Amino acid sequence: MAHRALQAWVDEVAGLTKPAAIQWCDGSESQSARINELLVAGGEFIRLDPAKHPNSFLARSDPRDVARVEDRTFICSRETADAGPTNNWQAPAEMHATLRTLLSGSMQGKTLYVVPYIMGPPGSPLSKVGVELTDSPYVVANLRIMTRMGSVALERLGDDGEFSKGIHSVCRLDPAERYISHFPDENLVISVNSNYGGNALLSKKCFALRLASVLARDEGWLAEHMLILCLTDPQGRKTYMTAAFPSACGKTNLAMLVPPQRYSDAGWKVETIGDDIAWLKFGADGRLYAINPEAGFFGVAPGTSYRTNPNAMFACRENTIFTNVALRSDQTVWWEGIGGPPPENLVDWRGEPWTLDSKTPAAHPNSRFTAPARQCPCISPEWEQPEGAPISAVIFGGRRSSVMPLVYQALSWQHGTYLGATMSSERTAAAAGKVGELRRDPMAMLPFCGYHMADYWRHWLEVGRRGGERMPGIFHVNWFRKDAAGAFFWPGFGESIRVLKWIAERCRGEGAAVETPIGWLPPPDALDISDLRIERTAVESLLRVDRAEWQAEVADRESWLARFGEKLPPELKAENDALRSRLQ
Ligand code: O2Y
Ligand code: MN
Repeated sequence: MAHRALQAWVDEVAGLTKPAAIQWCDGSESQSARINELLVAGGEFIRLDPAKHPNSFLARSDPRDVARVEDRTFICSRETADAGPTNNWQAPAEMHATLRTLLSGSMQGKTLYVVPYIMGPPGSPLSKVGVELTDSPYVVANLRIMTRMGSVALERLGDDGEFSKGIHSVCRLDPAERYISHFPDENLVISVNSNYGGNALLSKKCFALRLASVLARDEGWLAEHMLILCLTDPQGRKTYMTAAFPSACGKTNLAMLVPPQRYSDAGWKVETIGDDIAWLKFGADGRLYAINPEAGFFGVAPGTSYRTNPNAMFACRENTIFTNVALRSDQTVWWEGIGGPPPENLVDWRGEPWTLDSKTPAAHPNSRFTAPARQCPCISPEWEQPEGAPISAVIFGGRRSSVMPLVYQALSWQHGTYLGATMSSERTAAAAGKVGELRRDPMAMLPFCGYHMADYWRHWLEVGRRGGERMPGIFHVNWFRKDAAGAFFWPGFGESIRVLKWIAERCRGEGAAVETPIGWLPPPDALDISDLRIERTAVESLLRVDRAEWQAEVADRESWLARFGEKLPPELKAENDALRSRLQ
């Protein structure tokens, strides 16, 4: 190994965890096939029907290990104030001592896999290298889909390249001893006692968001929980947009939007660059350019169907790992919302027989498909472009049954930062907490910001000052406003292209808008809804700004911002005060 620091670190971790063997992952087809076979032989993978799902597998996690665990996720910065009020903090020395005990001998009898990977296109100046040391072949198989893994990353590292470190050990999967611990000052994550998703695939939330947000702060860029898409109009003009929504607000569906027939016939197109994470840096022309650091999708299965998201369904047809979905007797997969009636007999996500009389879902609500992005029919031909995509619009959004209009535009970057800082969503049944309760989730980064949230907002404001006139426009959308009977006003899915169209027009300095106390709104006629079966009154309701409702919203935002005390950038307090006076 030419990279002495990497070799020394591998030796040190092996000295502590005592694996029976060490295997360097090269990313090759042959090594991947061997690891998949090993997983099949060990019963951790079930091979799916090779005709219907070539090279695809079903995995089942421990039933106590089925989702990210925010209460067991720690930011171990030097001072508690560096982590801020929205993160769990523990002193680095204390956390290192706890983890050292848990890791001591934890890989005995197992193989330690060394997984070097690149986040971002291999030739891109925006990309970064990570290395995960793991005793889980399941994690290796997933990382091979989610990242550019193996020799390509070692080549980029050379003899002395910088890399982010991840140590992962399955240990005993004990939830009480589960720790997802980040050490921003060491560019290091250590994860123990989980083998699921965001807790174990350390490239994703741990590196590409929590650690990267700290690197981004220090290096003058943005690491964001955002999809990236390209909207092409009939004239062939492309508008690149990023969007940040909290979980369960349809981010993957928007990234892979299928335009309604009239739109596609006219030449409109939506192409995906990423569905979850965006890294945004300034280009030589002073604009912000975004790359998707990932190479795959870790998508929620339930609710995904050929009706709701055909692109995702095609993406996960082959070379895919399904986790915690149900198994049909023909060795294909099933989940709630896949379309059509449930089969009479299934094996559920726990491996138990499931019938139509069963009282529990056949697939776990957080069951997933890990699929290569390149297999998505609507993947943009530019998705691996080294320079990234020049972003014209940043969209924030949430699930709000009232108050928030369908779409509006921020008055400035500072006002847009305030919109992001105060954005919120109502809890769904899939999330912990009371259904319908409002949770503030700034920039959809609440569980993913690796430092003090108020310092993160300050960084956003600084980036905006640096970019000046060249910064993207900031917008807010809400697909979830309801009428008095509890029905959604907006049809959503592909029809949301009508909103993207207005956003693109605004970015070009076109598109009618009226200034309201909350920002720029489209007058009803500015939205192309002529062929949409929606009442004019519904459109007016979707775009209504109710002063009394907004005054209550401002008061609630004031208490939210007050949580950040002295650290709150004065610009954000000023924006809240200005909104309150505009509403009077
Ligand atoms: O539960 C998990 O470990 C997965 S969470 C996840 C996966 C893909 C994309 N986004 C998320 C998220 O929680 O935002
Ligand atoms: Mn996400």
